[in-house]
Amino acid sequence: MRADAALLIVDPQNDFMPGGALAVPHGDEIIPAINRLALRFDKVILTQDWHSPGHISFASSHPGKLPFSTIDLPYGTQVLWPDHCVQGTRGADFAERLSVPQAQAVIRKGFHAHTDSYSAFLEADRKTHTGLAGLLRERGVSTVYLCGLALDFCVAWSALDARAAGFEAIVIEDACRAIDTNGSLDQAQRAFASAGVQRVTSDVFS
Ligand code: VGL
Ligand code: ZN
Repeated sequence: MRADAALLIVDPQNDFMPGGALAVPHGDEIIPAINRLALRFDKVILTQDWHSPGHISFASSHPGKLPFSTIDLPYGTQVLWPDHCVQGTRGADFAERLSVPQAQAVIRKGFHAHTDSYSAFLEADRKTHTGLAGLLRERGVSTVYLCGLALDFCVAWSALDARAAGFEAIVIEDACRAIDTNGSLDQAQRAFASAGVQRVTSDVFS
């Protein structure tokens, strides 16, 4: 791929694989496709969900609350999740079959105890930047292709924030899988349309 394009591989981690703490249905199926896709790009960046123990996004941190329910936090509504991607655990490691040794950076996110971050660019407080926009700009990137997990959460928020930061954003849909809870997938697809996030399939690379 041209030097002004980057592939952002979102959260390809054990806890999002079948059997993981927050398994995304069929999440493992996309790993071979991601490995192949990554060979087409000069610039490959990974994201890694990386929560502190007892993170505010965990249902277990809110007595009486169940996973997949919501609470209101100072920054807005937060979906509560099973404990997942805890810093330094095997669940937070990249999936075993992921093979992208050429990746040039790993952006960790969600490490602030009181703030979640689905987006690779901007935390859920919508104020705290991860530094990814600056990194991409300084490396001459203007177009961000996205793949990974989950399409309706971390991929979606990252794609929308890429657009908001002035990048072209293109989601490679067959190299993503969704959680699809409470209409989240429909909502993401509507948001892509209104924000100008493009959707392609990986055959455009073959
Ligand atoms: C994600 C929910 C919670 C994701 C991360 O990677 O899409 N979803 N943490
Ligand atoms: Zn998370």
